[in-house]
Amino acid sequence: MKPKVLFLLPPGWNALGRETFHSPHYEALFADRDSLDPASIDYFVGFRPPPGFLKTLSKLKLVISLGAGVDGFLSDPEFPKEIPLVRFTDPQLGIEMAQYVTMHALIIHRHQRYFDQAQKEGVWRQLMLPRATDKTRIGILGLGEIGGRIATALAQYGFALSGWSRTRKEIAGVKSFAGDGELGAFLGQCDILACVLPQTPGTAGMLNAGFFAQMAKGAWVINVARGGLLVEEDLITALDRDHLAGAVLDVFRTEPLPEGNPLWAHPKVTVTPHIAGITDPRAALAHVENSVLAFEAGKALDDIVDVSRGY
Ligand code: NDP
Ligand code: OXD
Repeated sequence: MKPKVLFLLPPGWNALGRETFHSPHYEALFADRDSLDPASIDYFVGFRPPPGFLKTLSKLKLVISLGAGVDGFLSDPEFPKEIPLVRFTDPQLGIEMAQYVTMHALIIHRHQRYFDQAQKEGVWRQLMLPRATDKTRIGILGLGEIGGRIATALAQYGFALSGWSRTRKEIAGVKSFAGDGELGAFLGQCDILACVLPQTPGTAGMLNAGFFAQMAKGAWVINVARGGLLVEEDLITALDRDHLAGAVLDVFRTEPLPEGNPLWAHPKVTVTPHIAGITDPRAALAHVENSVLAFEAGKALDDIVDVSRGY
């Protein structure tokens, strides 16, 4: 008998037909379309299941995340920690994230907002642009799978690069800072900070007033990690006091970003709707098939999450 795989797709994927996840290797069931016997499910696939849902699947063998970040699972106080959790990794996802950060870093570095404003005013207004090597120091918070790709992408423009992670890294052209003891030194030397840390108990809320105070005056923040890392009120204060020059935010404490949230209209904030890197459904299918086949064959899986660490 084929193993049963239950899909609970994120809202943005609702238009995808069943055939998207069809495989000869398992029977695919959909939480919002099929009637289910929770005790018959072998594998679960999703992104942010409702808290308490997974513990109802009594026969579950493996949880398969459609995202690289797994905070949507581990924030469930009833997440069944004895069941392995495998996350999604894909070079293409890292490339998209690197594109996003590079695009915004270049917009900031090349003062593109200044020229957009000049065009609005119909004024030919030139400005001497800084050289990447002279002026703009970019720091990457989190030098894992995606942070490493962001560093590689930015390196080709000659920026002075640094990164911060739990353990020290050796990446050509990137100054490595490691651990809480080196965070302050790292922050003080960034003109643009790109955050790509996972959300864990150790990182939640860390982009707060104390953190911004350690950043250089006039610096920018790009957050493509998770909204839960950022204390939105503290960011707004740092922007309004002109300590920070601006922020580019792709992720938010509450998603979709609620109507009326001050970030929507803040003149120093760019908002995008969690699109920096989007899991490709074809890559997701391959991830699900490979995970199920490996697990059924008793093979070790790549990208198993260390649940005690939170990523
Ligand atoms: P990885 O697990 O590969 O890398 C995580 C990095 O963060 C590692 O370098 C790790 O350090 C570091 N880190 C974790 N905790 C700490 C800590 N307490 N102190 C210092 N460093 C820490 O993750 P990915 O690069 O694949 O993904 C990162 C995040 O990006 C995801 O968790 C997700 O939230 C987000 N994401 C957002 C997307 C979007 O569209 N906006 C798309 C995809 C991902 P070390 O290496 O030393 O362990
Ligand atoms: C992810 C995401 O974690 O899309 O992959 O946010």
